[in-house]
Amino acid sequence: MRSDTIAAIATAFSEAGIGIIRVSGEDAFGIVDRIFLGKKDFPAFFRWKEEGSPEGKEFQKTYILERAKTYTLHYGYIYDGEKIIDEVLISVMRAPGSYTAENVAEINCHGGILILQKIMELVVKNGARVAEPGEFTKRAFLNGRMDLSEAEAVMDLIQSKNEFALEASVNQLKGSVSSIIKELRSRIIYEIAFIESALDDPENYDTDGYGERLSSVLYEIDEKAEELIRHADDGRILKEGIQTVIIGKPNAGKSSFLNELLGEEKAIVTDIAGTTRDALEENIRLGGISLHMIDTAGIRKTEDTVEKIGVEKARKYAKEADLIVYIVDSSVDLDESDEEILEILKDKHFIVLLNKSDLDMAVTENQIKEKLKDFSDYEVIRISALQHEGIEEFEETVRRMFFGGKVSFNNEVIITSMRHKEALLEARESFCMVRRSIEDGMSEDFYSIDLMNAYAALGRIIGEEVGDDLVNEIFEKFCMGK
Ligand SMILES: Nc1nc2c(ncn2[C@@H]2O[C@H](COP(=O)(O)OP(=O)(O)OP(=O)(O)O)[C@@H](O)[C@H]2O)c(=O)[nH]1
Ligand SMILES: [Mg+2]
Repeated sequence: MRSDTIAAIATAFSEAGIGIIRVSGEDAFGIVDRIFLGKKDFPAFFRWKEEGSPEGKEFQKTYILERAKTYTLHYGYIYDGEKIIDEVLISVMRAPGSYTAENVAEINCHGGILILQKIMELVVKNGARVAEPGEFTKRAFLNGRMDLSEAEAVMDLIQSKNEFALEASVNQLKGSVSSIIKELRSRIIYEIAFIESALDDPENYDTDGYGERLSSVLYEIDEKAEELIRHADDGRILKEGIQTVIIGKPNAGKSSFLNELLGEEKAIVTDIAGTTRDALEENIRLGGISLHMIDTAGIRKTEDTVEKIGVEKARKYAKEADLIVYIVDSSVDLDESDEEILEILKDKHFIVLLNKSDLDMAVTENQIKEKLKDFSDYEVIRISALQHEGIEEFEETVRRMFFGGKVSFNNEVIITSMRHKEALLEARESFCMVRRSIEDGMSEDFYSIDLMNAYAALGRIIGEEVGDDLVNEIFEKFCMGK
């Protein structure tokens, strides 16, 4: 166990009903005891304060937290010299049964910022160090209370921007990613151990047809890894919001639509074609989903230098988008600018909004669908940004497109971190190499090098290094060396 004791204000820095200071480390109880008066002591303390002791001695008190049982709650006061600071409840959680797996004392005090800071100062004055951000969770990891992916989930949980992201983090925290990764790793290590043992003791291990057997095991493992990667993008969408880019020709009503979603006049709207020149980014929440929305310059051929740059920007954003909202001014005929936009839509998820439904219709739904006959993954909705029509249908459509009608992510395992995704990709590459070695009829020791790589790559997800555990596994499973 680490020897120094850390402390931090664990609750929000705002006026709240209660505030909590968390103290963790070997000396957590000792430190808090020094500034705490328990039930037994405070009548005597108040008498001593009023009357003083006859010999003028310091106030004598009992130190109850040091001896307190784990998972107990203690009522009393925090004091500084003769001064009472606050009335508090202290929870005692002894190592290893605490969040950090160390001794943890939590001071539940009244929520004022000044009180919290004052008590924090006292805790530090009595021997604790101010914790670094995330240090409690880091200790939980270092002390083996959680693995790396679980620790990351705690961070995600705190930063969750919406309820789906929250669900995903809770799932990861519960260890769903870890348990899959662990399972994959244990299957890999089994094969490595088999190969090592067979090389060492060829008489007792039969390697006939082993290549085929290994191939089919790898096939299954690889499929699982692929599935996790497939969900990685969903995970990012959940965390960061759906990258949504609004495109259309000038004057279609793109900025009006953004303003409509925002509920305020953020973007400049005029009847002059080419009003928006630079991209404007806003975060929007639609029924629990975050959209990162970008309004762009209307797409058309132009000789204006500034507008040209704006149009290029619009194309670039569209290329990187998760979702494109293509706004069509349905009161004017389609033209060559719309043709250009169709090119941009290739291979993208998109929603076509036939805007200005309050005006006479020049573009019908069928007309646009005819234009889009080579596309599959899209929806067409009639709206009027001016009259607030069709907005709800847009919301529902976004939900449907991303969540298959209802949120089904909750019970699935989602990899939310790029680090995980990269590790998974690396593991898959190694599987591919092993397969190639098998096909090329290479000897078994070639397989184990790539299997080790895959094992190590997956291990990085849960923060484990190869090393001792590999050696132990080999001995445990196969009693090599006899
Ligand atoms: N009648 C009607 N007018 C609309 C509607 N939506 C937008 N407009 C008008 O169309 C004009 C252009 O709107 P903008 O939102 O600036 O269009 P834009 O697509 O952002 O245009 P650029 O920034 O120039 O590319 C404005 O005069 C809006 O008031 C609608 O649903 N109905
Ligand atoms: Mg605009």
